[in-house]
Amino acid sequence: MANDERTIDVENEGVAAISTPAGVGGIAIVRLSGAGVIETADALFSAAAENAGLKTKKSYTLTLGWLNDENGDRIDQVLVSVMRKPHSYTGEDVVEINCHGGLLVAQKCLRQFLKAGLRLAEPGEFTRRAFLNGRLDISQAEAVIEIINARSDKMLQLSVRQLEGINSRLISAVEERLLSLTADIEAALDFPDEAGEISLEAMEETVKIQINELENMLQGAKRTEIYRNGAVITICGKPNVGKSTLLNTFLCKERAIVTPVPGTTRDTIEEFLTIRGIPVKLIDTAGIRETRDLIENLGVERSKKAIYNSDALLFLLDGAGGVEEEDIAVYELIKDFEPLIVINKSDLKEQKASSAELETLFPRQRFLFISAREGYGLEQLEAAIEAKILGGGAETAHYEIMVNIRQKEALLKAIKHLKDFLETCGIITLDCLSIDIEMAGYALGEITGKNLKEEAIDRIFSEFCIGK
Ligand SMILES: Nc1nc2c(ncn2[C@@H]2O[C@H](COP(=O)(O)OP(=O)(O)OP(=O)(O)O)[C@@H](O)[C@H]2O)c(=O)[nH]1
Ligand SMILES: [Mg+2]
Repeated sequence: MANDERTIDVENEGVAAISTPAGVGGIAIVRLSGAGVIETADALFSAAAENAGLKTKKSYTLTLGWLNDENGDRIDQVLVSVMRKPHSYTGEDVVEINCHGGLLVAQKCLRQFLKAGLRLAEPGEFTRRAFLNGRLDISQAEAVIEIINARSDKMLQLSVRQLEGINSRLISAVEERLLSLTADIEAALDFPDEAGEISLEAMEETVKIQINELENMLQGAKRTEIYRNGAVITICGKPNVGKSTLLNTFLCKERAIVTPVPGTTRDTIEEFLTIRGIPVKLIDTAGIRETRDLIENLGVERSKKAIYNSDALLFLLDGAGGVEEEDIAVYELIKDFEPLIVINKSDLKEQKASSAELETLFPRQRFLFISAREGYGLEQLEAAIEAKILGGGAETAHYEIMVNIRQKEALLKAIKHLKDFLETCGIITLDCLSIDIEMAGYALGEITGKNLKEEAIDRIFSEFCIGK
């Protein structure tokens, strides 16, 4: 008994840390959480108004006053918020001290609380406590790191959705259906008379639907990986079709030299931008043609290398100049990469490349008509690029979720068990069959953290910073 009490105390031990980054700023926040932190803070605090001690404060209130050292000397003027358990970030009593944002003053405030008996919080300890107290599940805890690390609007939006619990909801729905399957199987085994014959076809059908759901999640996750890691797009084509002009238009600046002289660009030019929320490395290349010029030839070789390493290719043609043999030679080189065919210089009146001719030369292809110089047709081009990179899977867009490696492995494990079930359904006995379903459910529990081992949890929280 005594032992138990001690364990509980240690778990709930008051901890403190500075939650704002080291450096000078408007304010800094020292956060306290655990048993007795309101009393500890109150003992060092003198409120500006009378009878405004922290001990009697309601949850979610702010109090202005002074933080003192053990001798009663003032350290700083502070604003203190009190958040009582269980409705706080950690699920424990939480006090946050907003002091002035100097490095020394925040350190002094923190040191005072450590002197008063609180322990320095480990990295991620506040969020870990929130997880242990059921305030968020593990995939939501991981979303907290993603939010902190987000560098694009899209990543932030996806991280926030994960914090809201989208992954957990999708997973729980599958888990529930698997649980009810197991229950049906158990009933059929335990009370064969009352439960009646169990329909293997119906079970198979349910399992197939769950596999589909999990595979959609994986597919959706693939999309978000692109938002995270970005894509490489290469503009290619024969000389003078307007590749560098297109690069400049995308960047809204005169990055590459543009001239009417074919063979202007001699080297690959790489620039970074975002297209519809996707971080993109856009590469302008030297126009591909047979040439005796040594430097240009080296450039052409680099163009080819860039082509092989791209996620999407824009094959540029000059609509006014028409399609020539040189264009066809480039197309032969790249057609296996399924380039987007872009007809440039659509602003010019005379267009030599007729639709009929284009359709004969490039059967079953879609053509995007643009003017790189005038900025015409770019929206459609961007939409086509987005669809190309994301694999067109608009139908899986509502599964757009972030899945990290850990979660992906758990999903794959669950899918494998469900597929094993389908393979052996009708061959092996019912009780053996239910094992696969249970294993699948167990794997899914790793995503929300229900079935996660201590070391795995430690690994997740070790990525956090102090004060979070
Ligand atoms: N009318 C018109 N002219 C364009 C357009 N895009 C490019 N040009 C012109 O076409 C010429 C060649 O443009 P660049 O962008 O240098 O072509 P490039 O494909 O990079 O050429 P290389 O670097 O030689 O391979 C320049 O004179 C541009 O002003 C367009 O959309 N409309
Ligand atoms: Mg160029």
